[in-house]
Amino acid sequence: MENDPAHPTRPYRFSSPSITVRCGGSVELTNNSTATHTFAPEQGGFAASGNIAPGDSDSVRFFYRGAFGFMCSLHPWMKGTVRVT
Ligand SMILES: [Cu+2]
Repeated sequence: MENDPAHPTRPYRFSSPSITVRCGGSVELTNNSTATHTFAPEQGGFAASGNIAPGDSDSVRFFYRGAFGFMCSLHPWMKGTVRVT
């Protein structure tokens, strides 16, 4: 997650909005922004992270193959897609 100074009313974004990961693998999440964020499924497919504070990291593991939308539950415009192969 990172700050997005180009959009003052939507000031955060996922640095990598398109992710591919092997089934059983995990994605490392690092919050390089100035706000707390989460990494949560839009409609299922994996379990959400908890809150990730600025400067903190977390990881999410994927157990189901498919393409799943993800978002930040605190800033719903922060979105992306993870492809689990
Ligand atoms: Cu957020």
